[in-house]
Amino acid sequence: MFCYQCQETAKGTGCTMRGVCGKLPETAGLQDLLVYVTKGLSAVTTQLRAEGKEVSEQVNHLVSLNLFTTITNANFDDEAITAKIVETLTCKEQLLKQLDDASKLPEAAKWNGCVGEFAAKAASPEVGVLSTENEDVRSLRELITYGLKGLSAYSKHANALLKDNVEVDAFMQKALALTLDDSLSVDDLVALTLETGKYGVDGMALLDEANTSAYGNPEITKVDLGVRKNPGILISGHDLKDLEMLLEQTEGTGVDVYTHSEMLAGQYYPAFKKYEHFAGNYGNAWWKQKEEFETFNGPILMTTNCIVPPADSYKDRLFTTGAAGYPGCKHIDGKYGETKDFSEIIELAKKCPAPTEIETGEIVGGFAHEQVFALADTVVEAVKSGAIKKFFVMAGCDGRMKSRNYYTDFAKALPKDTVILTAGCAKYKYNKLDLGDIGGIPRVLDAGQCNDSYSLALIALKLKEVFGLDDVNELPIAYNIAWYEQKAVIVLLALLYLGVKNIHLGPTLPGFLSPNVANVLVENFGIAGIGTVDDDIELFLGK
Ligand code: FSO
Ligand code: SF4
Repeated sequence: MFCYQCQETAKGTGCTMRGVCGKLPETAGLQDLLVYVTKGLSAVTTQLRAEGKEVSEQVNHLVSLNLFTTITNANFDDEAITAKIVETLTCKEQLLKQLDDASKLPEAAKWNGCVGEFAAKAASPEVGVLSTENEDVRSLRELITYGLKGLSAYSKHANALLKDNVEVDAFMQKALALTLDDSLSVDDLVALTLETGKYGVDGMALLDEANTSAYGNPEITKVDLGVRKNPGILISGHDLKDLEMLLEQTEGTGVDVYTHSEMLAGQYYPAFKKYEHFAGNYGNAWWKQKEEFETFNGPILMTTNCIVPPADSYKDRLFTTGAAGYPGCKHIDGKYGETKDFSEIIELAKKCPAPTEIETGEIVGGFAHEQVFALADTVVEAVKSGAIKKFFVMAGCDGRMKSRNYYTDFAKALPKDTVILTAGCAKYKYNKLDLGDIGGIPRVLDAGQCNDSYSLALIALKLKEVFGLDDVNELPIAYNIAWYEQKAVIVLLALLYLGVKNIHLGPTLPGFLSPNVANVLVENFGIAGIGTVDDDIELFLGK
């Protein structure tokens, strides 16, 4: 196996024996093959469009769900991944029959095989990251592919709310196909990388519209960190439609629903507040789940990544849905637009003890674009009066590495006249610190999930307008972003597309950036890593 798609990749260069995430070589091979056949299918759909033929929504959804399945910590289930490869090959064979001209299709679009051949094909030189020999081309192809994986996750959540953007889907498939095209130069691939960022913005806008039209605009919300006396179900991941269905089905059952990790953002939406059995948030970022799922005592529903391979003690309480999967854990399926049946989880919950309390108190969040715009006058006044000197966008992911304590220390070390804008699970490094407020504005403003980084971009653009600036980089905003998996890659590409410069990325730069590609990012966009807290504070504040 060879995988270097996430920040925790072994030695910063690549997992080769077994994933640091727990992914086994067989699973890694099947995921590589799923990406390969999805690229093949995408070459066929792109050619179909070029011939003026339609590609169905179902095929678009298949491509997104396939990519999402291969995101770090989403799906460890060989059977589920194998089934997706079979489905993709079957779909591709059917579409091939509709083509007038199949002469320019890449090998990946032509290959077909049965389940017994998958392992050998996955191990063949044409499949997987190392199939591209030139390290700069490989780096850019993977950067684009990982960005598209992130974009696919956001598309999938919008699709579950019956929102589609066919242009985003068409681009995703075209770009996937282009990663197989040897005629593209390094410059072409750099341009395609930025174009991916453009569609990243569109994908996040689509999801934002889907979420807010279904559930209202996030609003300032105090979230309880403690527990209640009833048995509970813990819902994790990012899919708000799953949260809605679970809340509906648990109403009146005596079972409470708690959010975990990125699902915390569900607490901020008006539509969910009517449920009295919607309890608080239990636990922290994804990587602490082994201890926290143990003490939760009741069933856990993983709607997406990030799954940590579960301990036997709670494995029978862990359920997956959507793109998520783990061997031996029950998967609950459901088509978009149909109601999933969570009754088995609810029945199990009724037999479980209530959660054990691990924290008390509350946190405040819900600072997505509309809520911040509503406070715009206060915020602008605070900036003009000098009460707020600078904003720090600290969105992104959390992870297990000790080096990530940098972000806690950085948040603590920031002067009291600064405000942190956050989104994603990175916030768990500082959202429970008492960092105070500035004239009633909390010093940590949480917009929501990693895709809600879109909100942070809108807030920056709004401030640019209010202050009459020409360039978003003239604002008193610094970017110190933590990344872990591929959704952070699309967020980064989206920010680059929007013209944001000098983003600091940590705790380490991606292992998939070749030295030359890293240089392009440094020279054109001022991308940098992180240093020590003191040096970085000095750098950002120019003291
Ligand atoms: Fe975190 Fe996991 Fe949102 Fe990621 S829970 S690490 S970037 O999946 O998606 O921030
Ligand atoms: Fe390694 Fe990350 Fe790939 Fe898992 S997802 S195998 S930890 S690089």
